[in-house]
Amino acid sequence: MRPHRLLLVSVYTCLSYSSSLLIATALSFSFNFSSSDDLCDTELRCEHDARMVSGAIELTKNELKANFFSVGRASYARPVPLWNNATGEVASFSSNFTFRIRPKNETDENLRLCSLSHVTRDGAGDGMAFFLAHFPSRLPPNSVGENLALFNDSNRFNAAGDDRTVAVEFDAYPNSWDHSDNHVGIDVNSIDSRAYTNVTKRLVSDDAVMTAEISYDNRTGVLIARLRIDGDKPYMVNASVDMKANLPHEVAIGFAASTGICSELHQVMSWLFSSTLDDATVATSSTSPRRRLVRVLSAFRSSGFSCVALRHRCHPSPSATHMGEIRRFQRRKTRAG
Ligand SMILES: [Ca+2]
Repeated sequence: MRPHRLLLVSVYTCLSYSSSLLIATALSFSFNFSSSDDLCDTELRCEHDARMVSGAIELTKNELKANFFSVGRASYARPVPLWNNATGEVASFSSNFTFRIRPKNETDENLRLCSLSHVTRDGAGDGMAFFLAHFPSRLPPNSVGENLALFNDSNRFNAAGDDRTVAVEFDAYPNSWDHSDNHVGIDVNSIDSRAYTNVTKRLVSDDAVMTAEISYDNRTGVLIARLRIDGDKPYMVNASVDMKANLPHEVAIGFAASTGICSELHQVMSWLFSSTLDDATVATSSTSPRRRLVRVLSAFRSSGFSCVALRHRCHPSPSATHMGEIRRFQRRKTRAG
């Protein structure tokens, strides 16, 4: 089955008092890799060891004895607008994906050395991430192991220019800057996470299919990551991120993963992304003096997303649960301040 790419699924027409007519079209796409043709070099940009196999995208190598020091990225092949450099408007976006980090057990000298290091409970490393970065994606040289295919040794604490990266990491290996060998973190131009939450259930498992839900609200500036593993309680981490200050106005979005002397597999089975901002956002003149909002039914509803129109702009509401979390986060910030 061809990928079900929903592009321009939501059209909002907002007529304002000011005689300007804003037509905002939202960008949205979804992939089910378990039933897709090979999308590398068409819908996706697959770098280094990343490739499509039956049922998934594998970000690092699967072959026995070849999985050590493996690195790969798979990203959407087109640029994704993150903020409008003419108006300053920042996108609100949401992304859901299912994935698995599987142990790669074998009797190999490297695995023996990994086990001897006693740093991971099951000889697994290093992890994977959902990222936003310079378009087109460029896998950094020497980004294996602890750098998660996001950074390298020279920029991993202060990435600048085209190296800038915002990511949600699923980290299975404890480095000196990590707080555990099993956590979800939000990285802002640094592999040292701005915020993190430890996960009780092991990220590395042959059985568990994990679901991640990531959203960014342009009104609050808060990036939220939620992780579900089987029937375990949902894990949530959030952080304030100024997208305009930390990323270019067009970005690559996708997945990155790496291994080092300890190894594991990184598989993505499905991916959905939606954003309020698209290149097709245009402004034209209108003679209507009256303010009215016309909402066009959106395919977002069928995939768990909804939109509301507020004044002149259209904002996404990724889910009621997410909006509740955003409001609670704002209240905590207000009390703390
Ligand atoms: Ca780590």
